Amino acid sequence: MAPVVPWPVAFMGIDRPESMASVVVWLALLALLVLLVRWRRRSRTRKPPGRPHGTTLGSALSGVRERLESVWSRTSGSAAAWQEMEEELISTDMGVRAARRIVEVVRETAVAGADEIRPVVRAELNRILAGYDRDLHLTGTPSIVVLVGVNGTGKTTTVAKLASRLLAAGRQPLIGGADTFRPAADTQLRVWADRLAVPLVSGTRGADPASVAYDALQAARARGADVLIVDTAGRLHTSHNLMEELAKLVRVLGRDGDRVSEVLLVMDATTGQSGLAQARRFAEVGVTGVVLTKLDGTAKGGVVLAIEDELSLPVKFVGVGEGSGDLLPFDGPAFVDALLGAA
Ligand SMILES: Nc1nc2c(ncn2[C@@H]2O[C@H](COP(=O)(O)OP(=O)(O)OP(=O)(O)O)[C@@H](O)[C@H]2O)c(=O)[nH]1
Ligand SMILES: [Mg+2]
Repeated sequence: MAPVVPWPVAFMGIDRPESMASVVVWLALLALLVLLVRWRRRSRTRKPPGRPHGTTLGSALSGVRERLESVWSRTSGSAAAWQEMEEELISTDMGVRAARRIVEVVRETAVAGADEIRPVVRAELNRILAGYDRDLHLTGTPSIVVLVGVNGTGKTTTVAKLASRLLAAGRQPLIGGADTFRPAADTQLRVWADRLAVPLVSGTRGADPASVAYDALQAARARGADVLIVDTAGRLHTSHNLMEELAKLVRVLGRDGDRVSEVLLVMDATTGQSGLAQARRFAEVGVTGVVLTKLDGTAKGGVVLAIEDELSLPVKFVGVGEGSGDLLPFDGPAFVDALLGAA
């Protein structure tokens, strides 16, 4: 009598000694299944983790919105009241020019009370913020984006946030770690790169940042990455040598006919007006736009208006938290709505 074979064994065709081929096929199928599950898990973690703190522009700017609201409701039309309004507006870091313009327009239109003032101010703020090209331009293969700024503004975190956005858009970024000055810079960047599963090419401490950036560009090309994001060391805008070092880095990246598509100046919103002096100096190395970080940590935020009104530099992104998802493309009307409350 033939031995009883359990049905799964019979189904797989491995009940006979000569059926080793079936065993191999089934093992291969199993391995394929395991690979598929791992790939699905990995692609899930590669997606940006959303905004872990749930911070929106509206909640980031709630402090300054409340402040402005109290300004509108206190306006009485007296000279002292106009003066007070101007001072309050300046204290949001929007700059003297923008503040004076707003007071003037409110005076001229002879509106009174928060409900009448708000639309007039809204129109003026939208005028100040209109007409800027806020797109992140990614030209060339690979496209090159360099982040610059003074110490501690959030450059490295913004590199990770940008990488996360690009991954979500189906791009393949590679990070170049050209901060060879700060001891922990490489470790910090590696943690982000590992978390996002993005390749990183960084230099040893003390290495020439321009050479490291160039190596990263070669690696990006070799690995088929389509965007190279370069992190640089924080530097004082007043240091001629450090600014020269930056200009050299940008120059070297363009050595083989490549063009750096974006040089983004990362500014800390909590430092307010002092950021403007920095920006003027950084603009000389060809800054194409601003990333304004830590908007979630300030009751001001009006500095966006000063940057655009006084420096004519577009704010392209704002940082609203420390997570990789806490980077929002800057949108003028949405910003004005967050400042004044939706229309
Ligand atoms: N709340 C808040 N914190 C931020 C934001 N962006 C960065 N940070 C924090 O700011 C601190 C400095 O950030 P980094 O990215 O290390 O700044 P950096 O410009 O690279 O610093 P250096 O390389 O030393 O010049 C870190 O604690 C970040 O988590 C933001 O948008 N909001
Ligand atoms: Mg850094």
